[in-house]
Amino acid sequence: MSRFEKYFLMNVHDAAEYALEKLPDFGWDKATVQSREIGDGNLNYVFRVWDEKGHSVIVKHAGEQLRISADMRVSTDRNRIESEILQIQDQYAPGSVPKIYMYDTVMSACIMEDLSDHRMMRYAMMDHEIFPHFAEDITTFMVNTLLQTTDVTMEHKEKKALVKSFINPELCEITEDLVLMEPYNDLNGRNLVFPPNKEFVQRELYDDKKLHLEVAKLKFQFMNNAQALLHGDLHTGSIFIKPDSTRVFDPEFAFYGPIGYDVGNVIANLVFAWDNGRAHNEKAFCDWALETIVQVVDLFKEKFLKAFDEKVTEPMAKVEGFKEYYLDTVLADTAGYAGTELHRRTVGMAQVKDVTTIDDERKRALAERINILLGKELIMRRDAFKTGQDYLDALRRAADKAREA
Ligand code: SR1
Ligand code: MG
Repeated sequence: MSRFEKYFLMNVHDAAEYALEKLPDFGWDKATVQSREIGDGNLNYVFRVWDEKGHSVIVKHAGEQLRISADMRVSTDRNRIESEILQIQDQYAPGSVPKIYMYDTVMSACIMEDLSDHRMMRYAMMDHEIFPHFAEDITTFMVNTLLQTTDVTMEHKEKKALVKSFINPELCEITEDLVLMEPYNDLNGRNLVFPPNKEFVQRELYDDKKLHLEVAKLKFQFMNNAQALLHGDLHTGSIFIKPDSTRVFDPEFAFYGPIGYDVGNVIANLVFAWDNGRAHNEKAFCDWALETIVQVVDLFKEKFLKAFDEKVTEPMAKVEGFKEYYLDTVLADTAGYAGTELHRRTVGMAQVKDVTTIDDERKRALAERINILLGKELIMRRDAFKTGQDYLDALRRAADKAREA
């Protein structure tokens, strides 16, 4: 009987044995197989298993406790959700995600393509590497995977079946709490506020009642607008990249939600990269990051409208003016959720290394203030953000105001 017929938490040796057993025809050179744990995320264990003849895979395994906190437990079904959505995304945006070789609901593990020739985008950008094709690649990925899983393109009963299959209540609850509540009230007492910004955070985030009302609207929009099958956590730690290739991974937060949640996350995480470049006086990198923000917004719009014309079949979605109305709602959500991501990564429990590794205390405090002020404008005036340039203008305003604060 196989050791893998009953769930247990695997170590590196188990992961190697698991890969050999589950992929018997992979061509493994069994005598030279090795395994290493390479995960640095908040939730799961990630093992690279390889041999000396050039075969390699990634084994991703969900533990019952989260890595970020032993007190947090989330269903290991997240591994099935991740495996299934990667297969769907590969169908709509071929070549943009790692291939899934197998997944297993007993061990809550999947085996996927090893992308070790890529780098995690967040770390590459912290070394101020530039990726000229990124905006093109990520907008194609988002338009193809998001628009094509909506009701405007998909047969409605088929879409509803997907909504059911991707009900992801526990992972959604993490977002509902960590992103769409705690940055504004620290209700669970787990925010991490950089001490020099304590009073600033109190005033700008905790005491601003008008802001709370707008975030409340965004929270219930997130929970109730089953618009498209989202990645659900599309930050730059969920992207592997090299100059000629962009691959999106780690979609365990997938569920049916508002398209702007994914797009907004990409934009906010480019701002974090810009924060880091700015703190290190990396002008060329900063110029690229800003240009990429502009391109992400503008290319997304252009491709979205084109795909809408080509793919939409639903008669009422073809009514004159609906396409523009629909895109406007997506753009407003994009700005709003870019704002909430800027806030939660700055004061919440899950922060980003782009900012937390800025050694100079004054520079880090300034970067955080810019993120907070930019986030507020994105949330409060989200209907006004229609172009990439609108984001750059707001970023300049936030930077000017933060310097005075
Ligand atoms: C408790 S998990 C913290 C964060 O890590 C994930 O990547 C998500 O972004 C989540 O909010
Ligand atoms: Mg993740």
